[in-house]
Amino acid sequence: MTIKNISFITLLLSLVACSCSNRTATNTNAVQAYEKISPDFSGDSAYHFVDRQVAFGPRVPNTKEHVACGDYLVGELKRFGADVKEQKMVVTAFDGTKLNARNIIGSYGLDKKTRVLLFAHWDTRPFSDHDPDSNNHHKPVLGANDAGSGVGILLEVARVIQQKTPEIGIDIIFFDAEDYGTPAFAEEKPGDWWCLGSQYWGANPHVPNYKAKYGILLDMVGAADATFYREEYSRYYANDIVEKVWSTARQLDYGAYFVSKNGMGVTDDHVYVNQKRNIPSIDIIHTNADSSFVSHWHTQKDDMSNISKETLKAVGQTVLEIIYKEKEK
Ligand code: AHN
Ligand code: ZN
Repeated sequence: MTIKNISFITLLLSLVACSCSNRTATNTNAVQAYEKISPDFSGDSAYHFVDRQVAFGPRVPNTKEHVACGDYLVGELKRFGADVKEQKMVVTAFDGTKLNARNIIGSYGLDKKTRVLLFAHWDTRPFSDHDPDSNNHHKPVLGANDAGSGVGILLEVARVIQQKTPEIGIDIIFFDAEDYGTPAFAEEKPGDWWCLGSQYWGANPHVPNYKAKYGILLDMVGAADATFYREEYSRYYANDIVEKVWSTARQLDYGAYFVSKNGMGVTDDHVYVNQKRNIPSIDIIHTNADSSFVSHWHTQKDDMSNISKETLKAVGQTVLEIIYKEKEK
């Protein structure tokens, strides 16, 4: 064997060794795994916050369970160091009922100019008007997913913010009286009967001329294998935020939840935040490929058995990544 041959074999062997080790951590050809910058979001903790709300029973305005849960939410935001404001109001429902309602606002970094608004509704629906059994149509919804899930995630976000301050200011709003819209069994009178709390806040913000860079609404974000299509009003008013959130979710490997397809439009709290306050806002909401809502929606089945810690984690971690990436001007 000549020297030339030996060095050729050595070269071959080292190439083989190299390509083997390359298959592990340092493959320069593969896309580098995205490294998140946000603190860990706990799906267990968020689940606990959903469970605590559901333990009060349905949270329908003008009931003692609604008052008790509202007090609990105020207490939790205070415990997590937020500056808390309560906005009490009386709003009129589709049937003329006067609802004693309360928006609950928790703020962080009040001195910060750049602010992001995170919101969810905390009331539950007085009617299970989509239940397959019509005997249930006048019974209230327990609302584990609609919308205990969104509130549970935002309480966990508040807990994390207390541990590590993001660069920007954050406002968390729990809107009331979202889900008292005209039931399917009643005649629809002209008017905007959904989202009464956010409509009120839009006309009377908790801070005069309140402004945020953008807003993110969480609605029905807790079911196993949830799918979030790009909701139509979100695309119309805030398409860059839709892109930012969906691409961040993909980087975190949550692309199975955040489907890169357009979905239907939903009249939800973000519509009024867009229209009345000009804050570009999106809705992360579970809809199906055929533009329907999840099967337990507005039925007696919207209970804890539908809540998945993995889904709460996927949504919560995505929201955290978005806010910890944001820079103060
Ligand atoms: C409409 O059905 C028009 N809006 C529903 C918004 C909603 C209700 N989200 C949760 N519950
Ligand atoms: Zn609802």
